[in-house]
Amino acid sequence: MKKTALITGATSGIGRATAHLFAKHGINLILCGRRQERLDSVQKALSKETDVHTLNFDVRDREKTFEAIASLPKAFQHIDILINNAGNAHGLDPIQTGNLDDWDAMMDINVKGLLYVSKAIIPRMTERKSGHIINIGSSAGKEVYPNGNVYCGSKHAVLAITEGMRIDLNPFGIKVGAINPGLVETEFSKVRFKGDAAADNVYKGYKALQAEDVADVIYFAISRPAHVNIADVLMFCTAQANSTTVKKSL
Ligand code: NDP
Ligand code: 8X3
Repeated sequence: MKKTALITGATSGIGRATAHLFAKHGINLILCGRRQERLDSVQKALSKETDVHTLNFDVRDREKTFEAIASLPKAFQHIDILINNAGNAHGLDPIQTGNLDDWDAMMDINVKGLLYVSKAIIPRMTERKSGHIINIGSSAGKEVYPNGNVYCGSKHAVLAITEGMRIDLNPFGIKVGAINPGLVETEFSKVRFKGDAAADNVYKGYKALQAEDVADVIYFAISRPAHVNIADVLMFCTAQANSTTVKKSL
């Protein structure tokens, strides 16, 4: 039987690349995001390969998140795979001058949004005693870098929550894991720097991970045999050794 995956943040970057790869493998898709025109275009592209449903909601909005997931048509209600991917960094400032709206955005989207989506989906997984949850963390969830303070905090929280989920959902046979990439060339830096020119330099002078590289690892994790759970992956591009060491040719 075909599996169904719900992917948050499917309108761009890692989420969109994952949707494309899953579609190629015949996985039915529930694509989530806030930009309707992007949801429509990904749906249009992938509907030739698999069944696709879209949900437009902001993961910060608890009520809308639960409403959207409750609105799923019958054919999409059995969610086998949840990819908690929606998230971003907002700003890169020292703690003493950090922007409160940026802090709210990162904690509300990366941490609380992930929790709301999970809470809306997990009860059906525990009822069925099956399911697979992949949380997209970050190397920033394993290592704090200068000015990364709150973003790193949000991703450390994602890792702690992932470990907690794995323990609590263990009796139900539900797989839980985290994929933690370093620098990936997506719209991430455009969002972090709010369209500022600083975003243009982030991926210059070396070959960063591409969204498709991360999608490959996500697909690897969800395609293991039933007895294998990929619990935690840290992945970098070859040029990156850790959060502060990147070999650039500039
Ligand atoms: P993108 O900016 O390309 O994609 C982010 C996605 O998240 C978009 O689809 C966006 O959709 C969605 N999103 C953002 N805010 C909200 C919200 N409030 N409600 C619902 N959806 C939202 O970035 P990436 O693909 O790089 O990021 C995906 C994940 O990977 C994030 O969790 C990020 O922290 C993580 N990551 C990224 C790395 C990188 O270097 N790029 C490295 C390590 C981890 P829309 O705007 O349509 O709502
Ligand atoms: C994104 C990678 O290094 O910008 O999580 O934090 S980094």
